[in-house]
Amino acid sequence: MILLPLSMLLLLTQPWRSLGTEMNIYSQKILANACTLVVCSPPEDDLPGCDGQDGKEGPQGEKGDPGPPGMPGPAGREGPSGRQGSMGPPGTPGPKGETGPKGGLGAPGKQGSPGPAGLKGERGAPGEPGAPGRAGAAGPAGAIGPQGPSGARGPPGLKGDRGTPGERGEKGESGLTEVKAVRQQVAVLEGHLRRLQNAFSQYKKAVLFPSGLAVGEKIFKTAGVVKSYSDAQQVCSEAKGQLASPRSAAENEAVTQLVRAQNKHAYLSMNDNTTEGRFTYPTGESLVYSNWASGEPNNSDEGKPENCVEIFPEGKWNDIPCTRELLVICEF
Ligand code: GN1
Ligand code: CA
Ligand code: CA
Repeated sequence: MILLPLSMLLLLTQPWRSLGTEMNIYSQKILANACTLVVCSPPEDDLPGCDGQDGKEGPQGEKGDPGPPGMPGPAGREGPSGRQGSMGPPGTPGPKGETGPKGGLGAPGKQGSPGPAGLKGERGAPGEPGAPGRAGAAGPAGAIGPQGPSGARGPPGLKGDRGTPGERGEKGESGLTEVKAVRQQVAVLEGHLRRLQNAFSQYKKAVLFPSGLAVGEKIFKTAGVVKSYSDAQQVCSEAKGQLASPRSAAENEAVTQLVRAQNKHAYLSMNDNTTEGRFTYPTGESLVYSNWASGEPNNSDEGKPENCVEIFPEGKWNDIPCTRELLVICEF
């Protein structure tokens, strides 16, 4: 039915003269609706022919190109849950946890093996004396004397049995245990000693600051006052010390430092009151060390004797009259 209008349109637009006498099928076109257009040749008497019959169905065309992908359909319903997967590999270890609280007291350990045998105990107290021996048998009767006062005394009885042995003494303590206990006591005492030494060292520094100095076991300290020799001696003895008596270069240096700090000459303890020219310590002992200035001791202060000793800020010594008022430095 559709072919008819199309054939007509073609007949009207194409004059037959230009087409020749016989026209076979010259156009066969596959239309979109797969119909075939057939045009017949015009009749020889110029009358219109009748339409031909529909041709046979052509061979099947080539397979068309795949159409564009369709729109995605709506999401399907959620399927049932799958089966549980197999266990994955172990994860990497986590960071180390914090230290846990201290554990409770452990169960008491097993009893140790018995210690070595203790030392032999001390000898026990002697046993009680044995029971007295039985009386000896009576001696034979003496011959009747004419007027004897009595019969002769019989011989002594047999010696009594030996007494039973005394009780065994208590077992002595194990020597090893005793040694261990003593060691522990020594360790405790050493701890006390260290603490005392530290405390003492600290205390000494505080007490000596700023007018004292320690040299070995000797301590020099100035009272910061000036006195005559006898008054200076008294100051030191009241403090349970004595005037400075340097017996070595080190001790002399310590005294010198105090003199320098106070910027005053100071008395030393020695004098030559007993024998002119022979200086001694308060004990009467002769000097074991001296540091006299050049030309000293000269025993001369404008003609008056000099029996006491001063020390300069340079550490040198000079003999002077004991009436001079000088810095008091005591030693302890
Ligand atoms: C002093 O004052 P003068 O010079 O006599 C000193 C002496 C010294 C002397 C040394 C009180 O005596 O001890 O030996 O210088 N006197 C006093 O030149 O310091
Ligand atoms: Ca003198
Ligand atoms: Ca002098």
